[in-house]
Amino acid sequence: MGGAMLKLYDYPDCPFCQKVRVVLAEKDLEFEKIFVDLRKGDQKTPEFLRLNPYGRVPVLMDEDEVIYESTVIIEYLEDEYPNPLLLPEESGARARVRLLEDFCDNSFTPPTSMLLHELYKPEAERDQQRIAQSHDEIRRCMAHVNHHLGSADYLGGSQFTLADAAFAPRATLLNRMSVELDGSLAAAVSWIERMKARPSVRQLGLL
Ligand SMILES: N[C@@H](CCC(=O)N[C@@H](CS)C(=O)NCC(=O)O)C(=O)O
Repeated sequence: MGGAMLKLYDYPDCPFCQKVRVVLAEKDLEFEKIFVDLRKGDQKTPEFLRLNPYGRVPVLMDEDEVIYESTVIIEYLEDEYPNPLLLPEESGARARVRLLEDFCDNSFTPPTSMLLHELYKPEAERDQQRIAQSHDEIRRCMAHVNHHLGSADYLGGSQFTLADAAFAPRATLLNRMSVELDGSLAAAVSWIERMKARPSVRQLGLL
């Protein structure tokens, strides 16, 4: 795939932008990254709101197509650039992968963001109750993932999927966030190690 026909409006630390970057890398797609400075409010300028009325990153531009919402973006990439496919073939399996991606975005990513927010503060200012609460929620999410994985390598079976791409940015940071996963979550622990080894995850530059 050539050139810079794909443009990603991006913020480095955003887990939803990272999810899209993992999918772009899995599909070996070149793209131009356009930095949107969220701290300066660049996402609420009239120009940006014309791209995404929600005023959020990521936004993908593919020639004349403008797509926002990370879940919709990666579905678009799956449709338009199917090599390799990151969804299973069978409808029920596809639905399960999509449910896990949704679970990641709505149940797993928020407590990891809350935890990171606390950990960026000087130690004396951290809210220990919020830290404990996010640890609990993250562990509960990992128990759900562990159950789904069973003996599979990835969330859709033997192949890496869109749901794995959604989890990868934050699941691979759990150690660094001092979230310990005990022996009862062995499938999730091995899955995290498998994801850490993938070039698409390593290129995020988080590990
Ligand atoms: N549901 C959206 C969430 C995107 C999102 O929350 N982006 C955050 C950064 S991680 C953002 O742009 N925040 C800026 C704002 O809300 O003003 C998606 O999946 O793309």
